[in-house]
Amino acid sequence: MAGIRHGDERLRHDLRRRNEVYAVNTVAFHYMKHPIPVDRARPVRIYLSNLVEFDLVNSFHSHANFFAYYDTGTTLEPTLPKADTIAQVQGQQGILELSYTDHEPGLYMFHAHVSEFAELGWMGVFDVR
Ligand SMILES: [Cu+2]
Repeated sequence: MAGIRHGDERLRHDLRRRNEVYAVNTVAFHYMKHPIPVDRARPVRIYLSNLVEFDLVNSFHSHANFFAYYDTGTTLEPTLPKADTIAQVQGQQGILELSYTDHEPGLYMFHAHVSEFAELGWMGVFDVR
C-alpha cells in the first residue's frame, strides 16, 4: 500500500528541510529593489496569506505604522485594531488595513519579524508619496 508510514525515513528527511529563500508575492527582495508606491491620501489594504513551507509560523511587521488586522478576513470589525506585528501559522490568512495619511513621504519598511526570514528575502518597502 502506498503512502507515508510513521517512521518513514523520507518523511523525517522532509521535515528537516529548510526554506532557502523567502518572498512576498514574487522573488526574494523584489520590493526592496522596487518599492511599492503608496498614495498617502488613500488607505492601504493587504490580503496576507502565509504560504511558507517548512516553518510553522510566519509574521508581518510594519515600520513606523500601526494597522488593523482582520484574522481570517471574515469579520467586519478587526480582531486586532492596532498592531504593528502579527503572526500567521501555515495556511493562515488575514487582512491588514493601514494608512500613511499622517506620515511624511518616504520609504517605510515591512518584513517578517523573524530575522532569518528577512535576511533570506522576506522584506520590502512602501514608497509613500
Ligand atoms: Cu524592522
